[in-house]
Amino acid sequence: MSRLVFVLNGPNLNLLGKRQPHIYGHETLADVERDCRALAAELGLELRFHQSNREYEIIDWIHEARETAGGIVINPAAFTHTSVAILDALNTFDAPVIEIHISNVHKREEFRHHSFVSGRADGVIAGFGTQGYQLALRRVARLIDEKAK
Ligand code: CA2
Repeated sequence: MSRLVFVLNGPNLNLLGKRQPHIYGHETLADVERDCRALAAELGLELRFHQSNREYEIIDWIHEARETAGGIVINPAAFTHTSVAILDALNTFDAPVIEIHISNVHKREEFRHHSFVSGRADGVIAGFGTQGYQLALRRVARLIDEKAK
């Protein structure tokens, strides 16, 4: 099982730490990437970390992951609530998928309560702030380790 993990981030997450800190905190996406890389090194994972505002780019990265990766951590952002295309792409990926949301989507507007991606995810993390990425990476590493046994 590959120890390469894709961490994928959806639209507007490039603004993390720059707007709405009361919802998403003060850390930037570059801070999140730095912390993910440090933890990945500890866990013996190789990381591809991406963000896009374009749905097709996220789908292309999932296709790339199909060929190479042992797991995906994904914060699809607003595409969570709209994208059957991302769900379809994830359904072609045969290894662990963890969905992560920085905010607790269930405490927010009704339209954020439904996720297309949760229908495929092996686990969902919401409301732990940017720490959720670390929890998701640890879970993917555990699932990869268990599959290797
Ligand atoms: O809580 C999350 O991680 C979300 O996936 C974030 C999405 C939102 O649409 C989901 O319902 C929940 C929004 C990402 C936008 O990120 C921003 C960050 C800072 C400032 C403005 C937007």
